[in-house]
Amino acid sequence: MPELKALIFDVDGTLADTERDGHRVAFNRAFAEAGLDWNWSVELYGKLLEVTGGKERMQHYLDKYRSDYRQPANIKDLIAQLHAAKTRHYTQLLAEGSIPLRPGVKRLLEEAKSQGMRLAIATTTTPANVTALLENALAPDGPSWFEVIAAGDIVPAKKPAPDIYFYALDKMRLKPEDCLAFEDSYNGLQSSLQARLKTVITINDYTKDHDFSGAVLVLDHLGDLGQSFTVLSGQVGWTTYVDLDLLHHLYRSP
Ligand code: XBP
Ligand code: MG
Repeated sequence: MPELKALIFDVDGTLADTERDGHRVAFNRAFAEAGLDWNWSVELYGKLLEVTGGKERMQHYLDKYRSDYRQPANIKDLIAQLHAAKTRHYTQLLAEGSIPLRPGVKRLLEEAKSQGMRLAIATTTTPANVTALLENALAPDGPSWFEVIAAGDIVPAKKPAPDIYFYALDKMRLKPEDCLAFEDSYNGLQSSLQARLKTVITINDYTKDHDFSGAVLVLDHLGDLGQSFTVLSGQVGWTTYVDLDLLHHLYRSP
């Protein structure tokens, strides 16, 4: 009988609420440092999240919201420089411990690790950001808990394209039907579904109104001891938090 072999996690919005108080703040610091008058409010950033990837998001901002800004011929270089500065600010924010993991994430990862469940990451964000989050918010050896960390520009087409999941599956030599994916956004879900992965969604403030059709389960968060999740769609029986028992059950359900 087939069995669940691996869990593949998105990072931003899924492992931690990194966008509003992490990435957004880091972008604004990089812009200010470069003497630019670009400033992304909490509300505008919600709209910009439509485009995944920091470099792609900056280009989208200029194209869609800053027709007044004359883009220089070397705009790609400028964006790459700003992005490097943004990564520096972002990893510094994480090193200060300002962004914790979401409820239940550490507990589930610890359980998975102790049971020998294989773990992987499939994310749009820059690899240094993943390492910084895992080291600071999970454990000093957090990155080594994951057999594969598929991240950033390692594939040319970012989410909603499925490529990053294909990359992770290929590295693990697993089929999509051996795994479950964890996502928080419409773009992330399109990516995992196109890779034919059963997907669990935990929403956040930026993604709560997204369309999650096709997800096997939609929750407000993974839940924890003493902090029950709310089920927004899907079946969980009497369980109040996501553990391996529930994941094996979801895996087997049609
Ligand atoms: C994450 C993102 C990322 C981060 C910024 O999407 O969209 O772009 O906002 O990361 P997902 P970089 O959670 O679907 O992977 O600036 O490092 O690109
Ligand atoms: Mg995400």
